[in-house]
Amino acid sequence: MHPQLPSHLAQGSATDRRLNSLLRHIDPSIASSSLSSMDSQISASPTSGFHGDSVFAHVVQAPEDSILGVTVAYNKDPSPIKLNLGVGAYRTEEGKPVVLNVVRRAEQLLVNDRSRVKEYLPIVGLADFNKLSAKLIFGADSPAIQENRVTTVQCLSGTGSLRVGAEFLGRHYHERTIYIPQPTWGNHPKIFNLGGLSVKYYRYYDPATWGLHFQGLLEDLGSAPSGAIVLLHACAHNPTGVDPTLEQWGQIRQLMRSKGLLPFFDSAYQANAQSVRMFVADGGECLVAQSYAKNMGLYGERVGALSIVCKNANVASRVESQLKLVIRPMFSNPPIHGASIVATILKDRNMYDEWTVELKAMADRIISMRHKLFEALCARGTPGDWSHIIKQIGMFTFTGLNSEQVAFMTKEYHIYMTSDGRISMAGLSSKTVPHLADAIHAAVTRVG
Ligand code: KET
Repeated sequence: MHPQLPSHLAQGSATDRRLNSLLRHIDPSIASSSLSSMDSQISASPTSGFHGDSVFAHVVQAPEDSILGVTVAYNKDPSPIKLNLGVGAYRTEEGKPVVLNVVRRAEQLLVNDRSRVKEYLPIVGLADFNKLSAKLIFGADSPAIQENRVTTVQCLSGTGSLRVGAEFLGRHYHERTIYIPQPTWGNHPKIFNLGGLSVKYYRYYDPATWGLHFQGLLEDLGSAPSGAIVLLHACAHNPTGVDPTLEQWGQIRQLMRSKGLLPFFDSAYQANAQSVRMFVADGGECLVAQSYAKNMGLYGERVGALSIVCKNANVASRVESQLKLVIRPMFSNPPIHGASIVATILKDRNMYDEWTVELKAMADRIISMRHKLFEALCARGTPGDWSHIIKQIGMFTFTGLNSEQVAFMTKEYHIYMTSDGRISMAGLSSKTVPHLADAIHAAVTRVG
């Protein structure tokens, strides 16, 4: 018997067994010395795992996510010079994550308001947040909003909004094919497959020109079956940083409307994209997934919205009733805190203005990083034309580096980025630009 074990524990009632197992957690030696009596009372069930293999023994190790896995690898690296340019998350000049001042201010107001409670939100989320999100993306004077033909539901950031939209389309839309750009954000095909859609690609980027493959895009959408869904990045295409011009957007809109293709906008970066408004202005229908992760720095709060613009209010209200049936078994209803922050900021003129100033400062810092990196590569005489670094827009530069060059930069310089050569400019600072430029120079000159 275990010296510290009270004698009554040897008796074997259900309570004793629970206590025994608790003690075993505290002092594992108990398991071998004193629990033989207990072991004899509990026969191994097929799922106990005590004897023989785990019932999950056949489960194979899954690969890390191509973007979030970069952070996992970065975290394991003990090097003091390591640099994470993988995930699209904004950092300061000191390399630190930021919470916007206006967000802190809104949170303070929320905390101080004792009338606020933690009750469940409705299935569609916070009403104010939904209204304000629609106003933000479509414009306050949007006829679609005024005619009540937009339904907006709060979802779990951009990803959750895309997922709910995908599932709604899989259940209720007649055409199950969605065309997504080649290349695109790595999660897109998985999200749409899970929603029951089949994924096809349309040409988007031309590596030869570092630009839009506009002809290929028009051809591929032109030969898509009528009614097919088309995923469009509202602004700041990820990973290429290449967007159509306004004139090209106009042509894309015309082609899509003439063929009855259904636009599904992913607006992960821009607060109020002109591309979206152009499609809504023609009176046609579309879906928009909005995220507040990047533009309000609310990454981990998981705040986003799915809007579906319909032909009339009647359809919109039926669509909303079906969105509720998608959401309820998926996550029941969305979280309250992040959406309350957004609603607090968007409905107050002052806070709204403060947000846009802070947002502009983040965008300006990213642009200045583009110029610094471009100049650093020019100064080193790194072979190649690097002007795409300053031409691309958004958080990322699609460098054109291949996966061997990326692996080299990670191994030799402890710089972490996705294997497609995308770097997050938002993770760069004046201090780290020279290190990155050295690494790119070495990769280009030493790895083919
Ligand atoms: N769409 C696009 C195009 C996108 O790049 C992201 C995130 C999302 C949607 C989803 O963001 P959410 O946090 O669910 O609102 N992209 C960055 C982070 C990630 O991969 O999760 C990235 O590309 O680094």
